[in-house]
Amino acid sequence: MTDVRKPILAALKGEACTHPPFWLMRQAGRYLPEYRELRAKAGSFLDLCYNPAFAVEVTLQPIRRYGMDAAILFSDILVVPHALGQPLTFQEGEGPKLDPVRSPADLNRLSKANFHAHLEPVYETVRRLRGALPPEVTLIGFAGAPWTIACYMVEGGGSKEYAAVKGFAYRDPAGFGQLINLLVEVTADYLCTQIDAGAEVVQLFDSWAGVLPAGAFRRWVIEPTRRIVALVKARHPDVPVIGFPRAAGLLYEDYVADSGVDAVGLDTTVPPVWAARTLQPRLPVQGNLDPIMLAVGGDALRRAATEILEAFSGRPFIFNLGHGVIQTTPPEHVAELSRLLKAWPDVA
Ligand code: 1CP
Repeated sequence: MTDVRKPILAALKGEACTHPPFWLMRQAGRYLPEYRELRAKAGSFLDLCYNPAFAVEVTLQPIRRYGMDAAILFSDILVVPHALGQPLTFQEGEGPKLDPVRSPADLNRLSKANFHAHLEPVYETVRRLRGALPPEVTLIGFAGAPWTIACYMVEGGGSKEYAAVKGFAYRDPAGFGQLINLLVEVTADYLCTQIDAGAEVVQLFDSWAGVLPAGAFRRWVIEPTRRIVALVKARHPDVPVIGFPRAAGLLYEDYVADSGVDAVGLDTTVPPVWAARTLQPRLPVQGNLDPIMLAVGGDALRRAATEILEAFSGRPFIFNLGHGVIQTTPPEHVAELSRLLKAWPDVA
């Protein structure tokens, strides 16, 4: 359990490492042929998430190939509404579909009764991973933040304009607040149970944080996050929480000041030099290579990665993407990036 041997934990505790540790959001997934093979065997995407043997294997696939410093539990943020009883399917090529929650009656149908029993395969995956990972590799658990989960629950899937979820929040803040309160409670409990099972760090994905104006951002992004962090810290004071308020723009500063997260994930659009000056003196940062650069590869990739390394190295920093690996990424480009990061700063 010595932190010295785990570069990600060292960075999250505020140490500057000689070479910045790295992992990549969506490092497991369809860009890897061995993932596609197992995914076909499992049947549906959810069957893969709820099968511990398969979920362990796909979590480990990128670690074996590229030697990331962290493994992220293979699951999905939408298992939480599923565990509350909201019907969920993933349609091939179309993304998630849920029966939308839009009325008090819909809200009343959600139930915590079966929550942990439903998620037991996820906890089992975490326990097995802790035993299977090399000792220097950190295991990251995760959940969606309440705002982003509410987006999927209310819209019934992905969305372009977020009119239904924003409409609900603006028209009936008290009713929407009940949904958010429920999500705060179960998400904190879910993360704590992942930690009990062996997760060493947890990340809160707020992928749709950037669609809200400032007042609503404070109320529905920062405030619920602050409450989850406080609840997790009450049970696990030493476990770092990384927040990823994607596309928060200028509101990154408020998020860092007020949410209580231990580290912040930067999306692709955040200028590294600005973040190094404004955010990094306050807490470790993670990010933020454009995933499309990883798909492009070659000199463009090398230059973009170097710019990020130059901005953030020497202070607490975890190299990552600004969003998830895209499906068309050639696996060899991830190998290139991994070589560059492991050699840094010698090959700059
Ligand atoms: O068919 C397939 O194989 C499904 C593709 C896939 C994968 C590989 C989905 C469907 N989810 C995942 C895994 C996943 N999702 C992980 C695993 C760990 C890893 O990073 O390797 C994680 C952390 C997530 C988190 C997740 N799911 C987020 C937050 C991060 C982000 O990308 O913004 C979100 C928004 C989802 C929802 C989701 N899951 C899958 C889809 C197609 C979507 C919808 C995305 C959208 O609305 O655009």
